Amino acid sequence: MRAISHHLLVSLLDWRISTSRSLFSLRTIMSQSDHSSAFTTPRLVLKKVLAKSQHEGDGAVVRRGIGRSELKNLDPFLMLDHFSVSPPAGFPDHPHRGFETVTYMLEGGITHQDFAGHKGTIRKGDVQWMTAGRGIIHSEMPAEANNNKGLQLWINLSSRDKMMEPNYQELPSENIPRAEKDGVEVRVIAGEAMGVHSPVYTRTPTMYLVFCMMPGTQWHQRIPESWNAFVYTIEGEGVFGCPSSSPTVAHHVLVLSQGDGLSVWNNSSKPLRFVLIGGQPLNEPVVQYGPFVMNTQSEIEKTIEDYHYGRNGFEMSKYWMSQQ
Ligand code: FJE
Ligand code: FE
Repeated sequence: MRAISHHLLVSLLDWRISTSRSLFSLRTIMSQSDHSSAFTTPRLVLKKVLAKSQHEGDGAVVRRGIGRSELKNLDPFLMLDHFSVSPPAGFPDHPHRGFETVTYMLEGGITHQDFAGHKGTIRKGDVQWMTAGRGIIHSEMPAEANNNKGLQLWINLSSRDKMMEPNYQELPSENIPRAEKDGVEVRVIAGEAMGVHSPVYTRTPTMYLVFCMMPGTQWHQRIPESWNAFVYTIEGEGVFGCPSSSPTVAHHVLVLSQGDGLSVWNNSSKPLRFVLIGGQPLNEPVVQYGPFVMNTQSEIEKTIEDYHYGRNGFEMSKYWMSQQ
């Protein structure tokens, strides 16, 4: 027995030394048991940033991950806020143009109302995928007395989609595909994982996965090679990229290097919860003025005028106010 395993080890090592693409082959073999997660170039952590709390909206508290000064350029992502809001705080009537907002609730609820008559409340586990396109004016207010918490991601739209008609994709928790394997659970908000696919249509190709890993588990997730990708840790402690990297605790953004997959280990004694978000870069100029994101300064000036005079998508602004 010992002789055989020793022989196997030696031949594997020989092979590793003698083959130029040895790591490629070894990795392929290591992950053959789960074909869907096989990859060749692991992504590593390029940058690790703590998302400190700050005030936003009207008395709300957010941990801004993407969008803070150290994390401005993660094309196509503009912002990731981990928000916590209790009445009377909230995000009262405000406009958007030129991008999408994706709100995923972790606890409590958010009630949204917009100038086209849409109204609804999303609660724990639910997602609202809003494509602002040429214009939305809405309010986003807490639904419960305490602990209304979630993540809001802003995804840029390409120049050809910026002025599209606004659109909503609402996903109650029970319609978000979920899969579990060896103590690792994934909710697929966008894209694919463990063989399950999200029904969300992403104009800017995007993956948005929510993982919960039990103590002592590992996971190897494929990510399209040319995409930008990052992790945001919600709870617990995990090792990301390679087994020797130092553990990351909650509330950090990890920007990933190029590669075709990410490995994660939970060596701690508590569950690890994080999101893995990736998207195809648009490679277009970005000019942002608060909630307006366009390609040029003159488009921003035009947008401010459109909003002010109620034109080109903001017609209803003159007649609408959210109800308390
Ligand atoms: C906004 C300030 C804001 N993060 N997270 C300026 F607060 C907002 C805004 C939000 C927001 C809303 C929710 Cl529900 C969750 C958020 C910022 O609404 F859009 C601008 N321009
Ligand atoms: Fe908003």
